[in-house]
Amino acid sequence: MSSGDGASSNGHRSYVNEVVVVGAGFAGMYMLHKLRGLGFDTVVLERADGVGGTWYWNRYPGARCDVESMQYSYSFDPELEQDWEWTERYSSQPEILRYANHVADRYDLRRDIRFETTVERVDWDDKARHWRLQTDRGEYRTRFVVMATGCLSTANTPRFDGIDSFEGDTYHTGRWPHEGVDLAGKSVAVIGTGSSAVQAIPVIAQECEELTVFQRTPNYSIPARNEPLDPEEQGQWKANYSDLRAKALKEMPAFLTRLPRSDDLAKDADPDEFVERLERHWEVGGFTFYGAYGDTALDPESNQRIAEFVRAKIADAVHDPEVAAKLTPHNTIACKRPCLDTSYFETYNLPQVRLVDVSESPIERISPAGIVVDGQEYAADAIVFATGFDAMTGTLLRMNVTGRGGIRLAEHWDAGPRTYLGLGVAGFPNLFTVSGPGSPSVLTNMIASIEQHVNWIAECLGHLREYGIKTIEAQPEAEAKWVDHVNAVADMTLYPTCNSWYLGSNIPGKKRVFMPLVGFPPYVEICDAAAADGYQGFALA
Ligand code: N01
Repeated sequence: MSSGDGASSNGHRSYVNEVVVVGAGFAGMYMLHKLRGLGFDTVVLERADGVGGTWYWNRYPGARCDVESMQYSYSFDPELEQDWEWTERYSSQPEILRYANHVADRYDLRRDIRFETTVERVDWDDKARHWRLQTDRGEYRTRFVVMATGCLSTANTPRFDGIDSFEGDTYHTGRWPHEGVDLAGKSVAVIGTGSSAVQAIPVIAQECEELTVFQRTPNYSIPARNEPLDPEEQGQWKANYSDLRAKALKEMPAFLTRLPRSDDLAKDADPDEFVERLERHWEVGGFTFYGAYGDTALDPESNQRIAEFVRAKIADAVHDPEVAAKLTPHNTIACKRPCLDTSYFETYNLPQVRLVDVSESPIERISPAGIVVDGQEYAADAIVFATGFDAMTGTLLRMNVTGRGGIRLAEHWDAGPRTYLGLGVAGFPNLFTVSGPGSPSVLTNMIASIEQHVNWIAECLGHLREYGIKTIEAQPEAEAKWVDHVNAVADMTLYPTCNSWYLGSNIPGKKRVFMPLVGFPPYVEICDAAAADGYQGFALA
């Protein structure tokens, strides 16, 4: 298929490309760079007016990455790795977005990205053996589609009664206005206490006059201990980058912690040694804390021992025992995505901050002047919805994808997402998902997972071209076995024991299925073995 364009019957332009990538976040940008290098005629469609994906949209106060800067970056070009200077232990959103823009400029990516282009339909044409993508800027026809649409890219705003009657301003953390928001002198309500809220609340509390947080489920959070990045540390990383990256890829979440992860069992630990070890990990902060013992996510007794340690830290941090009690979680620790914070719990000691527990009496409605719970109105000038995302499947399903014989993706995924390797879907030939459901994705350093998927897809497309293969499609049996495998692995852990977006349980009506696969290194082995075996589990024609 060669590149070209013309006018379609509805007056819109019509374009022909070999590969269409949807999304210009970290996945889409690298996919374009990689495919261009292999000589594929590729175009990227992006609904935003800039690159960066999640880092383009999530501009809320305090937004930063929970994976440390030296690891949350591309590894594909050693020169890029050496040239870019990170300034903090964890990069802030503006710095990551600057990095994304630098990458786009450095590799001249923008010329093949169609910004402000929203994909509305994606249909497989069985006869022509190509995809047709309808966008608000015309139609694209292409042999291959790569969905690089991100795992957390469809914001979820619950339809609270009266939401449209609110007379103040409303914001979602995942759609924060680019020009920024002046909250000075305002009475602000934040709904939600997930990772975004845990980062935003301490910053918003300093800016506004009065802050009321509406909490449905209290969350565990570990101090991030962010600080300026020591130039010596940065230098050491840069001197050993390839070794350190390779080491990271051998870890289950594909990143290194500051203290080595231990396989020791928390339930067997001597009480003094246990506290001493957890204190050490707590002081280092961040995800390092969770590496103290090997069975945190596996054994309920060990998990509760560790949870109790964190609960005691919350009690120490929060002065008012009633508030501390409300902020204290009792569910499985690290079952929901773990939060990292800077002074989150301490923020509730400030006189201008109050906490409203909505676990038993849910938010009744939103009134013109504020939020009503249990008959009481909490006045607000602005509401911040920190209510998360329709994760992993929301964006894909909203694109109205239909495959072979007109089958809708929504129908195929009626009982939860079904993929083979998180890369392909039976009935949807020549369509790849980067960090799709059924792959480790959100349980890992996302950039490491993205690079692994992009490299695998690029190699696969090269193979198809070399052997003159026109279509590749996940086989139904391989897909069924993979779904069972993803569930079986999840069932060996404590992840399914609470409600989380990993399970889709934050979205009313969404099937409760654990969507990501636990464990990066074994997954990579399986993907590599499938490729080496002639793309086992895929039908090639
Ligand atoms: O969203 P969430 P998030 N009434 O779904 C509450 C990534 N991330 O944007 O727990 C009242 O975690 C909901 O309550 P509950 C990271 O992977 C990364 O914070 O469902 N409350 C919860 O408290 C993260 O996990 C980073 O009971 C309602 C909150 O809203 C993911 O993004 C930073 C409600 C939603 O929490 C999502 O995090 C930030 C209702 N009707 C985020 N509906 C970095 O690494 C929902 N809630 C930088």
